[in-house]
Amino acid sequence: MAEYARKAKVCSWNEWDPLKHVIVGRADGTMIQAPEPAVEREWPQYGVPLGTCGRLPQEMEDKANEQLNNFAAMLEKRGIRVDRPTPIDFSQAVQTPDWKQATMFGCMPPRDLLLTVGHEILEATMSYRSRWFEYLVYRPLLEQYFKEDADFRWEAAPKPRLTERTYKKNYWTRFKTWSEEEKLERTQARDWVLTEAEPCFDAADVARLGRDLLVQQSTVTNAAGIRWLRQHFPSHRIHAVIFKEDAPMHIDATFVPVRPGLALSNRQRKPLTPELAEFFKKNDWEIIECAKPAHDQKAKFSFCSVWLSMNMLILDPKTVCVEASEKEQMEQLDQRGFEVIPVPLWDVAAFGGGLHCATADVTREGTCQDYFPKPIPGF
Ligand code: ABU
Repeated sequence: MAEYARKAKVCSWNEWDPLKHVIVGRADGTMIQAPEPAVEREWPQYGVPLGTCGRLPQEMEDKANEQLNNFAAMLEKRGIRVDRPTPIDFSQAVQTPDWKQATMFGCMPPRDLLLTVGHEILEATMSYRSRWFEYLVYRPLLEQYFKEDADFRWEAAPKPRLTERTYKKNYWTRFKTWSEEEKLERTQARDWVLTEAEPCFDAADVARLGRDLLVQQSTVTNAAGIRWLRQHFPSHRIHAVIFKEDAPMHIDATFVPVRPGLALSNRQRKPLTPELAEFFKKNDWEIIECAKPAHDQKAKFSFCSVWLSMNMLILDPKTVCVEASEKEQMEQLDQRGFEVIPVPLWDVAAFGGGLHCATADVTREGTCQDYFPKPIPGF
């Protein structure tokens, strides 16, 4: 611990430069959220019909925390500073002047909320009422970085009102009546639960590649959110992308840059933005399909998919942490010259994701590079 007397120096430009300082989430008190316009949870097969809310079972929480703690300890052993959020009572009701929500969510996936771009950490708007106050769990850390690092740019995107104007009415009820074909037509039309009434985005819909940021439009990130990011980061090139998925949420199990010149693409969720492949090819990047996932169904109570197989934490351009059951994914990266560190984390899935979700960069070595000097007009 003495080593961590060293002061924070917030800086991270991409997903792969050598990692020096990271936040790792906690499973404590994570809730199955009460229904709200943006999201409805239901697992009737586990005795949790629509409308049920409550804390995830204690034994699941303990197992998830054990895996998160082991992951954090492994990173510390490698000399990486690890900080953890401060959980609050997520079972409490929250309200603003516009609405009241029966529960919060948790603090396992810091990646959803914190976007680090250079010397800046930006608190995302989020689009769930249950996650509106989630920034509070990271405030003790951000306050500390602010004290320690005179160059730290601490930013928060405008808090959305999240009134009925922000959501399409009865979206999830109607979603259940649509065929797969209809759902994909709606994806093509970027027609999900959010309206364009105000900017909304989750930080995990952003993939960072130096001067270029890929931002996925999704069920939690709208076009206004992407426009806000474009105006907020005027020195960056922001590329709005979509993929073949009926209810997309976060880019980090869909399209993952792993080092300069190499990106992993989900073998099922093909890009629906044709310029993406052209842009990468023109700039001599190789895009490869990810390996087959180890699991054929979601973890119990998980809203995340089996594609957490490609949700990884990169420690440096030659070293990557992959979930320990994902043998084929590990093998693929091994063949590409990576040292692969297997990290057991599947029991964390129900708490909000995999290795990338469970972390948020504070510091990586390196500077802002231009990995895509050859543009594609209009992209
Ligand atoms: N938050 C990453 C999970 C995305 C997915 O389940 O595909």
